[in-house]
Amino acid sequence: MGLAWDYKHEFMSRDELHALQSERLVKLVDRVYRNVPYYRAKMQEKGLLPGDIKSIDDLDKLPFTTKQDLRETYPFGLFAVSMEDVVRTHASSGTTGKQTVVGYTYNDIQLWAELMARCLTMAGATKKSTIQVAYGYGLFTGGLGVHYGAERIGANTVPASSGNTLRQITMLKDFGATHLCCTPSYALYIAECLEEQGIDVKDLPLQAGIFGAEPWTEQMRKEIEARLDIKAYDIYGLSEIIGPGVAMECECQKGMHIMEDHFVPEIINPDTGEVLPGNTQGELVFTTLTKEAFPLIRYRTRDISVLHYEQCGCGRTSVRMEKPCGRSDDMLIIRGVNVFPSQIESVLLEMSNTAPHYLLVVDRINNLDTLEILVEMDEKMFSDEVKNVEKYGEMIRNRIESVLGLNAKITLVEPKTIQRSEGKAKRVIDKRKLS
Ligand code: DLL
Repeated sequence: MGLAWDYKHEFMSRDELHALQSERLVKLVDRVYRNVPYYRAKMQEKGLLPGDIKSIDDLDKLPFTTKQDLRETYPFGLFAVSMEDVVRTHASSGTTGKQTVVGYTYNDIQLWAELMARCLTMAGATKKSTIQVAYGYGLFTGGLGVHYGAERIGANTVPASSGNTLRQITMLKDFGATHLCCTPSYALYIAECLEEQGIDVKDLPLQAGIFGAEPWTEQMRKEIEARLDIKAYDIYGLSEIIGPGVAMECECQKGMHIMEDHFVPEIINPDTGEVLPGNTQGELVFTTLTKEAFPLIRYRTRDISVLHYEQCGCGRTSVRMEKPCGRSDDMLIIRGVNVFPSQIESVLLEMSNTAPHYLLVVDRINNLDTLEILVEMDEKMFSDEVKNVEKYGEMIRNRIESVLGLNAKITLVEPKTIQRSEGKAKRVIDKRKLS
């Protein structure tokens, strides 16, 4: 058994967990029925009374909550407490429409800190660690969410926020961070800047990174681990559920442990809403059992993942979710082929000579979808003869075609010409949506 923050809850038997979840769900349903008119109406529409929910096995009787419900109740309509009891508001901008506004009571903030303390401990952090938090601070939940967890474990917390990369590097060196928290794309950018500054990462005390907030592949993990000489952990969360700290990888790195004593996951068929068994891909749905200000029942995340219920080598009993390969609304449909940007990333990073920086440009020309993939060459490839570069572009094209069945135009671009990201990377320009 490795290091853990909350042995009691992280290692409780599945039977104990079932009992705890059931008790909490019954209370939750009663609370939202009384305090949130929107939920009361939704339950009444289904002919449901709080007493109909007797255990966690009744979860699938409850209605789903969608992003559309959040829009309709913007900004505070789903809050289950009086505004006097709300001590913090965060929001996520999303790609379309209104912001999603989420609120926290004092107890919610304490819970969040506890869960983040679990996560950071899973990545080997202790009170002796120095944790540089390079997620953005502000309405985005990344910065403050990680910050409170880092303080909870008693680590020296450096609230760097994102951006100003040269200053990040000075802080890494001078304050001696052992743990770096940021998006994986920003971690890569930091690695690149360290190389440019001629700093040998082996001279830094950095041991691990806690990277999330956007999809990233196993290939990207290897790249970051090699370039920063650290172990890179995946962390998952979303503002609606609490922020970072919904799920986190342990040292086995075989999926992320969901904090199931507080958030109950389900996988559903996104088209029919049918609940699917473990080991099956589908849309991730969460019910928050204990959150006070902004509880959510069966919230459809639109993230595509798989749940694994077999026990993990670390001894934790909680279910693990696979790295989400993307969101259902990020899935590109190009001439009928469904593809997630992360699948293209996997293919690109399996090839040598390309840097892990790419941009997908989708368009519709003469009623036909087109996909152009801009990929950066590494310095070695860039200095090679033109005919070799052309050959290499052709190799990538063939590989994308054979693995994904997609015909794409490959444009190899000079090193360092694709814009770097300090937060969530923008990997797709879909011109079809612009016109
Ligand atoms: O991104 C919270 C967070 C902050 C998570 C810091 C981890 C670290 P939102 O801005 O609301 O919240 O975006 C949530 O980001 O529904 C996923 O689509 C995506 N996402 C988050 N973590 C991961 C991950 C924060 N590890 C949305 N892998 C989610 C893939 C992720 N996608």
